[in-house]
Amino acid sequence: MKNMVLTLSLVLILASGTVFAQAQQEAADEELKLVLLVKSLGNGFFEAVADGGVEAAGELDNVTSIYMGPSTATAEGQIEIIESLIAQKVDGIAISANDPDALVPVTKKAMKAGIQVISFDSGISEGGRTIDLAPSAAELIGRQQVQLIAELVGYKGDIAILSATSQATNQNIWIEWMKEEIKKPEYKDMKIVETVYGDDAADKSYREAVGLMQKYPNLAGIISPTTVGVLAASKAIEDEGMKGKVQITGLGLPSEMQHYVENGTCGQMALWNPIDLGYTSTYILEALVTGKAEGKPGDKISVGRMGAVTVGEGGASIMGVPFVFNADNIAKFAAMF
Ligand code: RAM
Repeated sequence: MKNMVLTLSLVLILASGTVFAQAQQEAADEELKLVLLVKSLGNGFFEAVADGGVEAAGELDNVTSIYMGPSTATAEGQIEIIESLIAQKVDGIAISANDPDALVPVTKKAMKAGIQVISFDSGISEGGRTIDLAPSAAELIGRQQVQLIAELVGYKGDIAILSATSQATNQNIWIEWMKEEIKKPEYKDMKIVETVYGDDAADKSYREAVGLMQKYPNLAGIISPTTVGVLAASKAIEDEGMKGKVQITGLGLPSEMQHYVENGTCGQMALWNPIDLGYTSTYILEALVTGKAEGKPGDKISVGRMGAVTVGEGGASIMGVPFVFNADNIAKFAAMF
């Protein structure tokens, strides 16, 4: 559907005592500007999200998908960008948040200015967005991470977690579920010894992984529920000569992890399709901006090739079940994302 904007300007010109009325009618196509604001730039996961946004924009009429993020994964960096997007009067922003609460005042300001705001991947608290699109149920993701490492370490030993930033909404909920899962009797010989934060920066994640191996000489495994962390930790394990001694699993991007999964450093890991996440977020934003949907609980929003998303209580919506990758199937997925 074309979004025609009619500009009618009436100019009154006073000249030599004569009044001229000049009506200027202008019909112009205006592209909807839908922004995908990610935790930080330089992260392959979010670059795949951006591809999904461009794909959706190509299918929807009059939509431009804009990809933005701060250079480091901080709430402050995102707030600055949102302030500038309000000034630019974009139409919608889908945010993977670096902090669930710190962004709320500025996203409320954006919504007041008529901008549609949703969160995806890493949520903003209720009140600071309409919909929060999660890739999968947090409980499922967290429990699955423990199951994956348990299989790799033979249900025994010390486990550490290498997370993203300490304020990341998504990793923090997943970790809560990991701590819940590990209470089950089958994990009685496993213990989570520490959670450290690599801030979704490759160098810090690498240093934190090395630090864990030095601090816990009996470390059996690392769970890293971030694509940046799991990649850095796999490299650290190999560099430290700990391949086979310290197991690693997490949420990894197949294209980045293929080498480590195929050579056995990372026996198995999980993830969902980030392209689908960016694609679906863009469809949802467009539906909200054009008034096709309100985003109320129970609403069913059509999301192109992904079918439909049903808005849950508090605006929470989920997409599916994470895939598990191993040496047998990783090549196929690595070609996609
Ligand atoms: C990193 C980010 C992102 C998360 C993935 C799994 O790229 O922290 O938020 O969903 O990992």
